[in-house]
Amino acid sequence: MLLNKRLIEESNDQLLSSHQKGYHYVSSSIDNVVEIIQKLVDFQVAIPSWALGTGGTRFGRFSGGGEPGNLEEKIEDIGLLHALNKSSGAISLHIPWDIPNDPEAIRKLAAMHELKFDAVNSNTFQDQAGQEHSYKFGSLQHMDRAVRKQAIDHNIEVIRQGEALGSKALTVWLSDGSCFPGQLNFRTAWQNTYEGLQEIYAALPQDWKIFVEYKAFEPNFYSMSVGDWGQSYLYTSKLGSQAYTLVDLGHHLPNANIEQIVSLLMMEKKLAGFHFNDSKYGDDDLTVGSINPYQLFLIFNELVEGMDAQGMNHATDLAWMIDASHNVKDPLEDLLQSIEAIMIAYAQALLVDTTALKEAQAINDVVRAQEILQQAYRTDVRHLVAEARFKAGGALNPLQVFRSQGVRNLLIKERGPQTVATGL
Ligand SMILES: [Mn+2]
Repeated sequence: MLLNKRLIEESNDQLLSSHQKGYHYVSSSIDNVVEIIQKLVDFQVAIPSWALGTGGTRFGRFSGGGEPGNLEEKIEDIGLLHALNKSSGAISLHIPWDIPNDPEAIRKLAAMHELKFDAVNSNTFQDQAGQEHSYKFGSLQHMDRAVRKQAIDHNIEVIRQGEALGSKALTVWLSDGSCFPGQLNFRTAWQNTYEGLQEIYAALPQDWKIFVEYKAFEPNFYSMSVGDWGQSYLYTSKLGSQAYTLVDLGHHLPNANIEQIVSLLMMEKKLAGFHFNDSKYGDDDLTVGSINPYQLFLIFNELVEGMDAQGMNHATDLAWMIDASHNVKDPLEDLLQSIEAIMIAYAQALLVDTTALKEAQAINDVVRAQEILQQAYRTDVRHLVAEARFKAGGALNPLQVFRSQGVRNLLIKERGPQTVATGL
């Protein structure tokens, strides 16, 4: 379904005067507010095609109604989000869950919703119907060359699918590893994986990147063949200049200092970008900013500082994507909340007084350094984010429009109450 633009305008009319009061209050103390608003307008976060349906756990899945049943409907859902917040202007596809049968038609549909195609994702963590070899004991790391070849061929096929859509990057997340001591020779597993990645790398078009995503544990619980940023960095630094390390916020051991990882990967020009989510215990894939918004701010603080130090474009030089999925919320409402949390953290990071912070660091004024960071973090920037959305033609309050217009009920009417989104 397409959201009538008039509905957004009507809602904005109602909220405008109270928004303007709030915006005036916060912007009056910011010198470069015009520049900040423009950066917020430009910043876009890709939505993965698997986040539009209710996710599950290994214990069960409780699907909601009106979920998208095919790629076209998924693009429409992201179009809805983007119409509301003007910050979700890209889609990240998962192959083979979302194979575009008619790439030209899919490109047109996405363009109609003002969406671009972000990184395409391969899948060698589960077996597909009719697949010759099983990935039960891994894919690129596998002891059998035939299994490795099947995984390599699949990744090359995903590159070809992505090329047809105008995508420019392949994300490889491997579930490879071992569940028990002795199951694998670590070096053999590493070498096999590296050789597989080399063959995939060789198939990349010149203007493409490969993102190697790491994860500390699960589904393998003794070792993972790409288990942390060091292992990913080892692969990507050996592969070459088109290879980058992808950070998924939920893929670390508890209490890892993710902002430091980000800073060093950027220093080495090896940070691909982000998979945003939040977690309390492990890879919980909760709504961004729902558990630890301060950590998210600290990460954005390093991102902004690091990107500015290298003259990078915040909006285009790194890949920004949400990677979350859960059981109990309406997936579209959840994504609106996640995008809002990302924009808030980004806006707060833009407020950090970097000159004063450098001065404080130079004289070891630890107290002042903390004050500077927390001054930015404790600023209520919600009106800045809303102003950017408003300027771009979106809703001052996307969630309110989604609810007051009964968007979910309209989707249920259109698609039925018992739909199950393809993918996870
Ligand atoms: Mn991820």
